[in-house]
Amino acid sequence: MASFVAGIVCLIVVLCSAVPSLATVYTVGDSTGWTLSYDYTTWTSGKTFVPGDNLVFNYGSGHTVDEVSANDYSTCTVGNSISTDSSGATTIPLKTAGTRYFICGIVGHCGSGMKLAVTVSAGATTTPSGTPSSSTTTSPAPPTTITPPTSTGTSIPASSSSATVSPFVAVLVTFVALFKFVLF
Ligand SMILES: [Cu+2]
Repeated sequence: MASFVAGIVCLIVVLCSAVPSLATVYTVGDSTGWTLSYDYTTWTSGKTFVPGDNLVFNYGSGHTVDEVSANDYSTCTVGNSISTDSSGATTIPLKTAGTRYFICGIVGHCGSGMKLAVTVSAGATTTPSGTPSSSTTTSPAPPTTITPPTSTGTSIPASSSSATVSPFVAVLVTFVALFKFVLF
């Protein structure tokens, strides 16, 4: 019974970690912002963009944020932009999967590095939240299987303190788990 409860607790942890986290707001160029002589290809590397995320461009006067076609992006062609903004703080919601292309609309700036291509992934991949060590090996199991987790490496802190947990709490956890199963 104890191992069953432990399995349930583990499953709850997995389910909770599988719940989509809040949308991520990416500040383009981080503290550098949207400016000349910055490698935005490097900035995007290692980042996974998913629908619901937002891009925030921060820049001074003399720059714009133009969304352009892939062709205009590669050739740094200004004047055909899909949308343009020069407010100094432009938020771009990434709503759907696909690649979005942005350049600065001031002539010459795109060629000096102010160009950004962002690929939004379709899959609901788990966005790494700060600590990459916690969720490196966990591939979410189907929610209905109650088989004990095979990866014994991911120890759950609750198991160490389970000896002191009263049976009432264990029963309560089990009921919560069953309730979640009904909901899902
Ligand atoms: Cu510019």
